[in-house]
Amino acid sequence: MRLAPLLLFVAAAPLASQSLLKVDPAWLKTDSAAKKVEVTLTAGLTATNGGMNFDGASGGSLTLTVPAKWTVVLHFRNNDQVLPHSVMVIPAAIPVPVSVSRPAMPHAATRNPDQGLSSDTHEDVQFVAEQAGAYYLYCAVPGHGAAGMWIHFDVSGTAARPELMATPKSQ
Ligand SMILES: [Cu+2]
Repeated sequence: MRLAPLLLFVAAAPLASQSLLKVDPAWLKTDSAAKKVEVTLTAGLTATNGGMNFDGASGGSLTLTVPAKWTVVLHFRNNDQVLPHSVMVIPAAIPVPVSVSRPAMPHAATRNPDQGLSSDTHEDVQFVAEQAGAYYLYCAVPGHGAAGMWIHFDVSGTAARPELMATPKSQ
């Protein structure tokens, strides 16, 4: 009888390693009156995926949903002490492309996205999420996105407010 709880614990342990990313509510700031959302997007926040992550997420383990026509501000910073990184909005695609030369929406990328921003530099990216659809926030330094440096970015025709939530990894 005493063994039962222990066995349950052991059986549950492998699931813990697949637990969803912890999302800090402070990463998302919503101004409903202005139809504007600000998102803290830190490249290489953790060592996950060799630093090739946004807010610790890679391979789609984080999903940003924004109502169509809202203004989006990405407060991008590169916390990775080794690699340069960028962010670009691209159409969702499997397989994830090795490189993409221009964003899916005007202004929806950091400067020189194929070169990326060096360690400890930042840039605010502002654009209007005009067209509903499935997109990614993708690092456009060649190879990074295909290696998993992307998260889901859904522009929704029905969502009432923005949302940032952990989602199962798909790559
Ligand atoms: Cu990168």
